[in-house]
Amino acid sequence: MDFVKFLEMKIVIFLLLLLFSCTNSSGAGPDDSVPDTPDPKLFIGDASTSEGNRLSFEIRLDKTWEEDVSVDYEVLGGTAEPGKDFENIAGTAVIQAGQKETFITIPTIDDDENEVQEAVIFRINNAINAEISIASAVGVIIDNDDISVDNLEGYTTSENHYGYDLEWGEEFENGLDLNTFSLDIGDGCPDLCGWGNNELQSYTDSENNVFVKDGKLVIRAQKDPINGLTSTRLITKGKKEFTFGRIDIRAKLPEGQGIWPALWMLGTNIDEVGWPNCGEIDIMELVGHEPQKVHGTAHWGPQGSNSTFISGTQSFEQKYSENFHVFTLLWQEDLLKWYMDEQLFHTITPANVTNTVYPFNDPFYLLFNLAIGGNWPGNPDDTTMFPQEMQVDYIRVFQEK
Ligand SMILES: [Ca+2]
Ligand SMILES: [Ca+2]
Ligand SMILES: [Ca+2]
Ligand SMILES: [Ca+2]
Repeated sequence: MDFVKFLEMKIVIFLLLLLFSCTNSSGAGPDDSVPDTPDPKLFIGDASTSEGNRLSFEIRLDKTWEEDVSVDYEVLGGTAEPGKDFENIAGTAVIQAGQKETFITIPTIDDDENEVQEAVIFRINNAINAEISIASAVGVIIDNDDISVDNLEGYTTSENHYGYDLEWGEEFENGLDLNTFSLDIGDGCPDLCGWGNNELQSYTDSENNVFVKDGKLVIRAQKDPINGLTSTRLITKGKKEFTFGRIDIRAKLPEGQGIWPALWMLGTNIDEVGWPNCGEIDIMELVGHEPQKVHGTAHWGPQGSNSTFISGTQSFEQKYSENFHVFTLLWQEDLLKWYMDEQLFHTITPANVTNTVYPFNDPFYLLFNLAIGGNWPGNPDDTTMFPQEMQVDYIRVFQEK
């Protein structure tokens, strides 16, 4: 065999080997060489509307498809009640061949009842010609009713709310429960003299300053020649701590220069991370020289110049000392909403918290106190009448089922 023939033979063997290996590596059969185009994916979007209008849920595909896509839908009560807050209809949605989306609209019901924000759950299942990627969405219903306060009874909220369980409640029918509340005593010294705000009062556990009467907790600010300025501060630290829910506190507030009642919360990790890193949620504060205005505030961020707070206020035609009102915090993951008599007046989300971690998705405890003097209200003067009382009729903490 001459060299040229040897070379030709090697080339032929090489080509044969190449052909063989290509045929072999192409797999088991012709079906696999042209993979199936996967079905389109289905998504649904959240919706929001004011009471009486329709919630419009978008059902969309990630691409157009050559066949009709259909999917069953249903709408369930979350914290909104079927038949009362919305019409709980179900059916089948169809996205026509060549189209990318359709909308299902759910009527909400316009009642006369004053309510906080409520939500429905919109769900899809049993898709044909598509694969479900997002199966459930939330529809938020915003109330449109005004406050009506009974001038004799004040405002009150329902003992139960659809979609929630009562996690714990205190109606103050049986005295002050020390399994729930502890008392902070003194003037805050030496660690936090004046309780961090140059307040003047000394907190006591005396029956002159704190007692339960006629189903109400009373915290009374006193001024007398022997004890000076005294009041009370109750906390639930280590006893009642919780994360998320609807918190209703019904209270009647004091008034006058230098009087500062507060219903508020602190993060349970305060001893590890300090204030305001732990987060502070002021459900209600009032400074007594502005007796027709309440404030809701969140504080966060590292101590010092980078600490941050944002407040909202709710004014009322009467003084808050004239009647009972209900202060509600709607607290969800990444959402805080403040209501006075179920009227929204303040909202905080992580979008507000830009300089540090968002501390409001962790457990908190409650504080009720009535301060006298301090940086914010200033000190009492000759116009301030003592004693002054904050009365709390109930606190109810509800959590979503
Ligand atoms: Ca409702
Ligand atoms: Ca209405
Ligand atoms: Ca309503
Ligand atoms: Ca009560």
